Amino acid sequence: MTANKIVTAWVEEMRALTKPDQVVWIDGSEAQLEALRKEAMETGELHQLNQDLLPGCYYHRTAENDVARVEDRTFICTSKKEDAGPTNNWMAPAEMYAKLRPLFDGAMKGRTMYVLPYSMGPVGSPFAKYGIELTDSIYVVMNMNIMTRIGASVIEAMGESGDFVKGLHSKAQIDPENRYIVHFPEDNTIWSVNSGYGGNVLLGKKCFALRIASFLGRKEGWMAEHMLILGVENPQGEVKYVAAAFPSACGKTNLAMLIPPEIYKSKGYKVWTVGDDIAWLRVAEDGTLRAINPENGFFGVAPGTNAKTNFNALESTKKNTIFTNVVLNKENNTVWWEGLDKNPPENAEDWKGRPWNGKTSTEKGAHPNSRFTAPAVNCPCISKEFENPEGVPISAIIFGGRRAKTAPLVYQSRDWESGVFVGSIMASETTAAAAGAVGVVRRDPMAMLPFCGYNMGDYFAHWLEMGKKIPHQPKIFNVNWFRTDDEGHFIWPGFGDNMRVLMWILDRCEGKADAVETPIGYVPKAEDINIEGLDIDRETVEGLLEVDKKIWSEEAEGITEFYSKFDRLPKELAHQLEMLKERLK
Ligand code: GTP
Ligand code: SPV
Ligand code: MN
Repeated sequence: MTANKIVTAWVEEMRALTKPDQVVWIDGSEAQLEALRKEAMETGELHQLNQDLLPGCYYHRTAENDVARVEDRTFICTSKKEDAGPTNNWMAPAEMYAKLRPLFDGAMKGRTMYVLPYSMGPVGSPFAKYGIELTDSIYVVMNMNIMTRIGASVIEAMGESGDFVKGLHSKAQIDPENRYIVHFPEDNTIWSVNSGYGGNVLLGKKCFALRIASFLGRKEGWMAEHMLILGVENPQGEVKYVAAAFPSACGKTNLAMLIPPEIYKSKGYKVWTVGDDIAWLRVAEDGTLRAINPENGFFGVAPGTNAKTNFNALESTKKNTIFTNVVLNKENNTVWWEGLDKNPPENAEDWKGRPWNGKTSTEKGAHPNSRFTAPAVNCPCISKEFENPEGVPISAIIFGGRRAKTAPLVYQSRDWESGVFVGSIMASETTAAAAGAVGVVRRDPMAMLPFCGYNMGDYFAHWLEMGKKIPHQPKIFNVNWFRTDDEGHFIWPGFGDNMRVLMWILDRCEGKADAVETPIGYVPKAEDINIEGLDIDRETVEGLLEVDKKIWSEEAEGITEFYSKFDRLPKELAHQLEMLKERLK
């Protein structure tokens, strides 16, 4: 399929290592994809769902031990340990290659190796970057077809160039003891073995578009971030864009597709989705920071998605979608998950494939990290700028996480530098998106802790450096939809009503809203958060905006401890922390 000698030599080298029975190049044609779906249905890798109700939709289960990203088995292999930094697992590249080669040796015997060329970003965009993933999984090919742009057009755009990310993936034996997700940023290479789950194996996503891309971004002067991108259109038809970084399973897909509450909808406000997980940002000629979404689909959390919480996401899953680890409804061959509706199927199979009755079972039917893979074109509110090769200008950057008490509903940083500080001190309760304990508070700077492909101290410095290069800097905010009351219930209604907070944020960007200064930054006056039509009162909003000096003094200690891990912490951030402590006295 290509005359590119660098590509063919590398494919040959990997073929010799993994020893598949055959090698198939994916050209992206519908005929080829359809033949692969048929093959996957025969082996049970994919199950075809009811084609009248869910046309083009398929169902897949992963192994029970393989349902989330594995952060303790994810490595950044730079030649020097310091370049991976204190927050990444590291091993010397030669040592890691030597460790992994035996795991890949003959791993594809009896299988087919698919050669999958893909583009992150619209093919030909100045933002776009290309990759090739070699994989022995049809499920991976089908997911990458939804999540990225694949096939012959990418090979053509690559031409003779050796500038592409070399991805090698084998399911091997799905052996959790030998599962490794490894990045060699200096070689533009990713090796992933013994997993078949999303973020571990769809190498365009977290591995390339965040870990490798963040490394490239630092070298080349741009940024790769774990951010959604959305546009808010006002009644005059002007659209302002924001980018928001929340940790995994903390509300990016939901915010990206929100439906404005009636008070805004009736006035003509609209929200448009550009991306729900990843943003690549560059300083544009006009002095703005512009963002593209390098992906082409949504790999979204299924549980909790319903017509009320996220109508647009649900609509996106009605055709050409792959469902992973949800409930299979045997009654009508469709899917279900916790939080979809109050009518769970009685004749069903759970995510493990066991008979499951939603009316009587005490166990959950869908895995908490079960997912849908849906094409972006299906989304009713997809932005008309989605394919814009130049991206959209960002007015505000928003950080956020799950904090039961500490962080107020929203606050604004004083300036870019204090905004970088706000991002760097982010913390959030862990979720089912990664293997390990759930609900434990951990520091997750810029929601990038599991995704930064280099030393996080250098990453903070890169953020500070970028700020100096942006003539029209976005304003930086922090939000928290997850404050709870004494019974542990969320106080803020969240979801579509988060628009009420976005409106204050955009008004601040235009200098139209007031604020109150606190030790951590500026919070709204309670009356400036519109609560018309909600059943919470002004005092509740005041409570949500409260900054408790005692809790924040403890927080400052936690930050001090976290910062002490970094020997490359920029002095600006150490200074920001000192100033925070001063203001808390
Ligand atoms: P990744 O795909 O893992 O990066 O996750 P994400 O950040 O896109 O999270 P997503 O929007 O899928 O939300 C994850 C969970 O948080 C779902 O169960 C949602 O129902 C819940 N959630 C999202 N937004 C809100 C909110 O505003 N309030 C509350 N209480 N829950 C929310
Ligand atoms: C996340 O965990 O942040 C996800 C899902 O978006 S995964 O692709 O598995 O990384
Ligand atoms: Mn994510």
